[in-house]
Amino acid sequence: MSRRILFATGNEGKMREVRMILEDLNIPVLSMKEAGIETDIDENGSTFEENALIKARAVADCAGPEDIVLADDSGLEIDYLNKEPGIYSARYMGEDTSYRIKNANLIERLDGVPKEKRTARFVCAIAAVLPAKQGENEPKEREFVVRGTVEGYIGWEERGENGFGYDPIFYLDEYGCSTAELPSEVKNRVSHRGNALRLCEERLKELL
Ligand code: ITT
Repeated sequence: MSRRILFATGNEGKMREVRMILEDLNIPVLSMKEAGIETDIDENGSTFEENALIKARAVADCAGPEDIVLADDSGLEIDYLNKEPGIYSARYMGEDTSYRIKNANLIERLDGVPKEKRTARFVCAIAAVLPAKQGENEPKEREFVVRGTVEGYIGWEERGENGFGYDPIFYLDEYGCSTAELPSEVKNRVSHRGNALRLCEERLKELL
């Protein structure tokens, strides 16, 4: 079987961005669903990096011997809220609560807070589990984790329809708009996920 990348996520928004960013690697990128992998992953780590590795290892256990497995653990850190929701970004107010409600709640919690105290960042850790190189005596999977971030602030209202999750409330000074108002190519150029995946690509090129 030829080489392919399995991306360990159930989040369609992430998957759309990942496909665009990794396009130039010229390796097919499959979601877990497309690879026919269904596994319940307990993200019980205490950092983005730990959780990304937990997801990548869990899927690598179900993957083929030549598959490269990548996983993304990401979230929003709001400085005024002691970096909440952080690693709990997906679980904040409950996994099934709509982002309209989550975003409205975060804006509400920053009521009266001036712009200079509304600083926030998106963080993305990408973990990779690679197959052992052919010819190595002791076949051992190889792993690494990289991190990308993007700095911004929380706005006073939700704006924009692009992206997903917390994008409508996360604003960039440079563009004066939320990341949900940016075309996807622009978001990918500046985003935490774009930055982490470009680092990941560099490492993959060295290792493969
Ligand atoms: P998988 O674990 O299946 O990948 P998930 O959505 O549960 O999907 P995470 O545990 O990494 O993923 O949670 C990340 C959450 O952080 C995600 O659900 C969004 O709410 C938020 N988030 C991450 N990146 C984002 C982005 O680019 N734009 C908006 N919100 C983002």
